[in-house]
Amino acid sequence: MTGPAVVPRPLRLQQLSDQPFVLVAGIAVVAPDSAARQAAERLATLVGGSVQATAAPDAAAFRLRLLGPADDERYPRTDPAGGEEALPALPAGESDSELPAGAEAYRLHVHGDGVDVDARTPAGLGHAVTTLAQLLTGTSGGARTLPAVLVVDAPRFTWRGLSIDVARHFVRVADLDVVIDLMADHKLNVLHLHLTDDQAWRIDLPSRPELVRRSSGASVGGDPGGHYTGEDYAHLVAHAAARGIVVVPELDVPGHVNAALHAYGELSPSGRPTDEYLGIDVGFSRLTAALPATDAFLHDVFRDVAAMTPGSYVHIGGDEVQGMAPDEYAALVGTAAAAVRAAGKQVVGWQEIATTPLEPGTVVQYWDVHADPAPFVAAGAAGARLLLSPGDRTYLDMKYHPGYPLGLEWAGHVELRDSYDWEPATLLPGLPAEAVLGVEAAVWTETLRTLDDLTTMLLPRLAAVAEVAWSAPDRRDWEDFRTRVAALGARWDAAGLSWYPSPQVDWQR
Ligand code: TNX
Repeated sequence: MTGPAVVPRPLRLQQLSDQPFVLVAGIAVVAPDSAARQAAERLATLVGGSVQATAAPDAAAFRLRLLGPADDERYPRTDPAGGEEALPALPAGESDSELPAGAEAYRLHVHGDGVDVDARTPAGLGHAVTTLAQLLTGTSGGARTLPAVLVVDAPRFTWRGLSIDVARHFVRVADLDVVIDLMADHKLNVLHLHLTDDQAWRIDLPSRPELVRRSSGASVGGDPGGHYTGEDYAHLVAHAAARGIVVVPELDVPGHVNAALHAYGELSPSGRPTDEYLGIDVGFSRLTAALPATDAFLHDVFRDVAAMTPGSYVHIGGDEVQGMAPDEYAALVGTAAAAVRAAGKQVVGWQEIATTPLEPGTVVQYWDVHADPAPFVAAGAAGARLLLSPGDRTYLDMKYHPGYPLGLEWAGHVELRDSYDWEPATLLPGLPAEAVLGVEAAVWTETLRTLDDLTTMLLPRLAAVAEVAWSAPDRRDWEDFRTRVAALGARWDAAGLSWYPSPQVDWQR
């Protein structure tokens, strides 16, 4: 293999010499800015160092600098006109060493005297630490080293997500923490939680206590259930935020609502609660626009979840409602979207909402590759933003191959290369490239009962989707990726994670 294996592949990674930087025990991790503290702590844990506010002169150290937004006068500019001091010992004539544009950009310079890390935001510093974790070689017994490199990096897309269905099978908080850490390892920045479905309602909302009281006790097939309290949810939001990840909650309406109809009979035309449903059919349940209770329900639940969510997006679902007249569907989607906007949040919905009138900026999440793409292309041209989750590429609940014990296969079989070898800008012909907001993997849990099941479906495909979302198109190459990803297997083993050893890769284990 040539050079260090960083996934997703950075914008630029330049080997500066053959002399690695050798770590010493207790090495200083210098972070003058308190906002850099979190990244510094993570780095210190990684390298066995100690966080300090100032550097002892001449001692080898990691030096973390927060340069602030490019337009912030408090911080040195990174463009030459801003007069930022030059980094030491850059290759002569190096012109591409500047910090790239964007809040998440970072620059990492490993040289004889230590490691300099620059970014504009804590999230950028966090990405640099993640890259350092992958560059670090050697065991804790022997000397640990970092190759002398210059990494200059920034993401292609601002939305790099993972959607997790915690409704079909409940995912415990501790297990979600593991998944969040995995996301950070792949520089993903959006955790989309599919919190409600026919089978269960997994988040306690103050205005509607019966939702979790009556509809969260089980999972598909009668497996154990559960729900998140307000405190649980706050913990998840904080755990994610500490890793630069924002939580986007989804309450799926106006279909996929049997759990709500089971908790509140007034939401059904009969006035009676529906039966609990623990199968895996879709499309059969629905809200009813003409019922007086429906509007109040939508306003209550979206107001509550928005109030618990510091991030700026709330997902209203909108998928797979069978047998509802288009007008009624549009009215219900419109009510949910209005409730989200009234709470000061931006609206995300599955691709079906593109058939309704949308406010500009609404995020439309593409998923079903069998559908006619015309409405999504039209929505994008009219000001909607497209989030790409094509089922045959990014649905990580699809089986790897026929007969694979876990997962479904309605969108096909998705091997590692399928998740890797596709191009977001040309996926939907006719869609303006600027309309693509980002890429999101999704894992539905009809057949996934444990954390091991979940990570076996995520790994290694999550690494592939993450690189599609992060790396510039001219930096992406399957042969190159399969060589780099081979090194990650040993890390997953060391972390005790279950994963699928795809035969498409010569794993180093
Ligand atoms: C489609 S993706 C669904 C989910 C299922 C999933 C299984 C989407 C918006 N709806 O309800 O869980 O397929 O792969």
